Amino acid sequence: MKIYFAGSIGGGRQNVEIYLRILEKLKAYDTVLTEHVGAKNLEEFEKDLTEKEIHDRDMVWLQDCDVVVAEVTQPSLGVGYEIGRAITLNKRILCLFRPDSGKHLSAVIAGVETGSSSFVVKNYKEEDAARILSEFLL
Ligand code: 6IA
Repeated sequence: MKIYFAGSIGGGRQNVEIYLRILEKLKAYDTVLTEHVGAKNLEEFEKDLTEKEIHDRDMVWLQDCDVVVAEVTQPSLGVGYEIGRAITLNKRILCLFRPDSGKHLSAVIAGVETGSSSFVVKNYKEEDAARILSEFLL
């Protein structure tokens, strides 16, 4: 199983520690294509890539993945874009949102209705993350 993890980068990095802990859990299941989303030194990591190269590489990974897990608490244009593209690609998608952040989840994400279990939005607390991931991934 290939997992595409999405989390805010340009939208703000204040949840990077949470992304890291989710990534650790995801890696215990199988291959994570986008570990860099949890990298604290992302600028160094990707400094030789153009924006087009980043976009095109991410879209290849998105097509290649089996499931998308998106941490959507910190609003991010890129994460919203990835979710929209992933829906079109018929990927299974889990969106994780922490209500105790005081943020509001966009209605166009909270309101997605696919009529199947392939698109799941979960309000969560960090202590529930392991259980929610296992319910979605196993
Ligand atoms: O709009 P955002 O930047 O918050 O969008 C974040 C999402 O877009 C993530 O889930 C990533 O998959 C993707 N993304 C955005 N920027 C990058 C990036 N480098 N590298 C890989 N994926 C990205 C940004 C480079 C910059 C820090 C110098």
